[in-house]
Amino acid sequence: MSVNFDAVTGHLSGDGVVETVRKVKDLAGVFRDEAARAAMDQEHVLYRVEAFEPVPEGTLGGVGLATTYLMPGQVGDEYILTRGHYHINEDRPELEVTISGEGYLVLMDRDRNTHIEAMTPGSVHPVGLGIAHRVANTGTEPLVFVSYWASETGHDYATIREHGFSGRVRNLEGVPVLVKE
Ligand code: S6P
Ligand code: ZN
Repeated sequence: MSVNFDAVTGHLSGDGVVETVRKVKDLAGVFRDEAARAAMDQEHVLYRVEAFEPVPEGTLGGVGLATTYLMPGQVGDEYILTRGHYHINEDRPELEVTISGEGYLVLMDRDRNTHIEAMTPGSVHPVGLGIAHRVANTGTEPLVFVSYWASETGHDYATIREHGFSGRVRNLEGVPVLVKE
């Protein structure tokens, strides 16, 4: 089984590649300014993910590969971001590789200490054990990045949905700043 990966654009294609689209209506409660999100065009696409998972999620035996296309823009003063998650198997790491665009990888440990790493074309970011991760686009173009993780990892979205991150990347007078909450 194989698929095709375009190393210039990040585009994944072929049988076995699954595309997921996340729109404004899918990210209720994710942003600091929920009223601003609710006032937006609910069909506007915030990000797309092309994923190749050679074995079913949660089972042993494969490495998942996904390209995320995260759109530029803001909801209120907060930059558009991915939902973010922990891994169910806490001893499974991840790797993010930036293809194009600019933004920040937001990382939070179980004690809710949050920090950010700048993502620029070619930057490579290990996501350590037990670290929640999401990405914010602070540029004017789509931020495209590739993720790699073991198939048995599993994704925990519920914890972030309930508690969020302890910091948000916001535009303060034109400068992206991680503002602790
Ligand atoms: C998977 C990896 C990425 C994200 C993608 C969308 O472990 O971290 O492929 O799934 O960037 O983010 P999210 O938080 O909505 O899954
Ligand atoms: Zn992940």
